[in-house]
Order: sequence, then structure tokens, then C-alpha cells
Amino acid sequence: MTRIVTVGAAQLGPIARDDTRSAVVDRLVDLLRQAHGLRCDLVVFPELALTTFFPRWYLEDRSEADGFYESEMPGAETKRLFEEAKRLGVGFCLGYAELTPDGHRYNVSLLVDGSGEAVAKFRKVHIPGHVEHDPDRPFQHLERYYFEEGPEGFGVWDAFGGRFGMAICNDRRWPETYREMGLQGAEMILIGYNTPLHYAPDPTQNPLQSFHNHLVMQAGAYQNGTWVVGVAKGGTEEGVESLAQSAIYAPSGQIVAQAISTSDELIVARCDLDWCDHYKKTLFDFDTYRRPEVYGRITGQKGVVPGPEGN
Ligand code: CDT
Repeated sequence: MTRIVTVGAAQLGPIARDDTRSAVVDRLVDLLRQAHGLRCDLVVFPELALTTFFPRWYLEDRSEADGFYESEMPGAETKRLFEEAKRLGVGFCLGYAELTPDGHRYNVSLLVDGSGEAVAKFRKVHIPGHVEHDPDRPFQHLERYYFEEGPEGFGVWDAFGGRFGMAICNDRRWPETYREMGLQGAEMILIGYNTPLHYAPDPTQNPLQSFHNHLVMQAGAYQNGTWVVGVAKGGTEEGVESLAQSAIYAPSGQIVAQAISTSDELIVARCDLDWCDHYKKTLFDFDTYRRPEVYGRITGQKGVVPGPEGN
């Protein structure tokens, strides 16, 4: 059998601090139209796709950052994107900063179907970086100051004729992310990211950013028999250079499409969701081969607890 979902990974180049929402939405609509021209069912935009990556700055009064958050979705400026999706019949997945009515702040992705209706919202689970301003860094990574940890964890939703999951940026580095969704039958996982090439806590990792990016998504796809769509905001944004290399990964772990630029660029793949079963029903037949009775530490403890020798 074949169940084809044609997916577009809509990489974005830099968004400046002063760029208006309206200018950014113009870019998203343009990519959505390109995707329609290439017969996409669904377009995936990056993490925090409506603004610059503002956690690179420390603002003593956090409410000064409110302008980077969305308090309604769709809102006045983003409505156009939903209307265009409906007109074209192309769904999308959009990352943005959410400010809830009761004052919570989350880094989220929203999945919208081809009728312009929201299917699901995912709140980022693994929040990287630091809480306190660190004057020794060339730029900050204050996600732990600007965002709370998503309380809901990882879900999957039936849409576009398949079973879809979402994760955001740092989530992609954790095997639990994919396995949680794999255990719910995910067939395609959508992941937006902003990854600076400079990693202040350990710059020896800087030249490995691309390797690690592919490593985690290829492994997550293969070990769970799922498609993975990884979409960057790349290029030099407000002086900070970020990884691009958006890519679409098959359930085999192979890369089937990859961006070649560091700017706005759409890459497309026709993904057969039934291909997932080649892995889900053989090597990674969870029902037959998994041993949850010996995996207790994975949910039972957070950090390392040295075990007694031999265990
Ligand atoms: N946005 C995001 O999660 N970025 C992190 C950067 C490394 S942690 C400072 C990432 O995992 O790519």
C-alpha cells in the first residue's frame, strides 16, 4: 500500500528584531504558495517562526518581551496565513511564543489542517539554556528565563491521512522524545529549530553542530520507524550564526531532501507513510522485542545514580 503525504520543509533565513509580524507573515505566505505549486499537503515552519530568536537577549523586565509572544492564534497579523492555507488547501505547522490568558509563557508549535483549522498544539518539553543573565557569553540562550516547560509531554494526532507528532528544537536531541511518540504510533514527526553554531558551555561542539543535528533526527526516525521533518531558522540573525540544513528523514534514517541555502527555502518530499511499517513491523517491532521491565530507570530517575557494580 502507499499513503503519500507530500510535505514541505519551509526553512527561514534570519528575522531581524525590528521586522514586523506582517513582513514575516508575507514570507510565510510566499512559502505556503510555493508549497501549493509543488503539490504539498503540509508545510512545516521553524521554531519561533514569527520573530527573531529573542532568548538571545536579557530583558530585566520580562514583560518588555511581551511583543515577541502571541496572546491569540490566529491573531490580527497571522489570520492571513490561516486564510491562505484554507484557500489553497495546504496545512501547516507553525512555531511561535505563546502567552496564555493566565500569564504562562510557552514555546509552541501549532498544527493546522488544509481547511485552516487547528488540529493540535504542542508545548516544548525540553527547555535548554539558562535562567540567569550570563555576561560572559557573546550572546544569551535564556530560554529557561522566557519559557516554562511544556506540561503535557508528547502526543500524536491523526491528520493528513496519518499519525503526526511534534517536537521543538532541543527536544530533538533526546531519544525519549521520539520513543514517546513512537509508542503512540507516530508516522511523521515535525520539528522546528534555532541552533546557534556557537555553543558557549563547550565550544568544542561548534564544528559538530551539523553532524549532531543529522545524527539525532536520523536515529530518531530509524529507531521508531517514522518520518522526521527538521526545519531550521538559519543564517546570521542579529549577529548570531545559526545552523540551516533543514532536512526530511525517511523511516530508514536516510535523508531524502536537504536545504542548500541559509535563507528562505522550501524543500519537498513525497513521503509514503506505509513505509514506516518496514521498520515498525521488523527490527523495531516494539511489541515483540522491547523490554520495558528492564527500562525502569528511564522514567524512575532524572539524573545519574551510580548503580551497584554488575547492574
Ligand atoms: N532553540 C533551541 O532549543 N536551541 C538549542 C541550542 C542549544 S542549547 C543552548 C538546540 O538544542 O539546538
